[in-house]
Amino acid sequence: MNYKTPDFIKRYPGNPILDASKVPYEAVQIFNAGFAKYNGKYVCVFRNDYGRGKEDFEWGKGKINLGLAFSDDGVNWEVTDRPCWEIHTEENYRVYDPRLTVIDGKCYVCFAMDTAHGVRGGIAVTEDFDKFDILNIAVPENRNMVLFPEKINGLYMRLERPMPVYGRSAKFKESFDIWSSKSPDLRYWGDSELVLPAEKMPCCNSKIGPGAPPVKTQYGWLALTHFVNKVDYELPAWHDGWNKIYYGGVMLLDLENPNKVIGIGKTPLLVPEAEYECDGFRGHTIFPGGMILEDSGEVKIYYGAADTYEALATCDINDLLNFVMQK
Ligand code: BMA
Repeated sequence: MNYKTPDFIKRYPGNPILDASKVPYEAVQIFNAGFAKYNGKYVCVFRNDYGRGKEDFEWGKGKINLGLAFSDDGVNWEVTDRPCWEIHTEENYRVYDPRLTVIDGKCYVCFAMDTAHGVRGGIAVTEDFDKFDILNIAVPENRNMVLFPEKINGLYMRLERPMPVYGRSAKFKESFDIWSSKSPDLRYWGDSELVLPAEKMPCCNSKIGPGAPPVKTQYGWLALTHFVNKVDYELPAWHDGWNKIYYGGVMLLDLENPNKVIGIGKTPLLVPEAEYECDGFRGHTIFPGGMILEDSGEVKIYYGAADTYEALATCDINDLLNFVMQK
């Protein structure tokens, strides 16, 4: 499993673009953020795990809120003076891993929510990043939702990642797949279909999930994913027993029928190699959550690194399309 990030991917030399030191309130791990261009600025909603750190790490002690940052160039970020969203009730413990999609001037935030009765994926809408109206929360166990930025054949569409515990053989235990659902109004979801089973993801021996919300190109919808390889040795982490390598991957979905995978990266798009990707709360973790295609043809890929930092890599759209369409 000696994979290498392809040469056409350029890590931003100033990585990480966001970490706890840039946040003006209690913060420990800043990662798994969502990104969009909104009202002439770049906006980022990030996950902040706080309440314990590397030295005093203890399960159950940590809390999570979502923070907000703005940027003029998508590279240099200004974090606002307080978190923008936190849910903490007896039933719903926390929201995390936001992904942003702008549709008709509103920003939709897909999120994961840990609850007393399982992990639920949901969609909220905001116009000011102060008030978030929840439109839909799926039954457990489901998360990693991402919304397409427009209706397709008259319906909204999302990718998602259920976590089925029954019906998976021992060989494919914890091999979760990418599914899709459709909706007339972003509130009611159905017509669910399997898009990519984990066993069809090259270089993967465990689960996969949607990464950034899909980006439209003339050849198809470009959709980043994460995928996991379990290894039989322990990786650096703040807790014992961490043995999963998270890679960034990419697939191309048919424009008219996004349930059809028409291209897939044969090797990982992003391999944990840099120090900030290999060393942190969970080392060797890359978790893409945002992708912006600039008019110049530059693609900005944003990803959580080691569950501790937020990082940026860029590439040319043509290189990325060649990579995902190679036979
Ligand atoms: C997944 C989620 C992500 C996290 C990743 C690696 O299951 O919990 O939030 O980044 O594991 O720890």
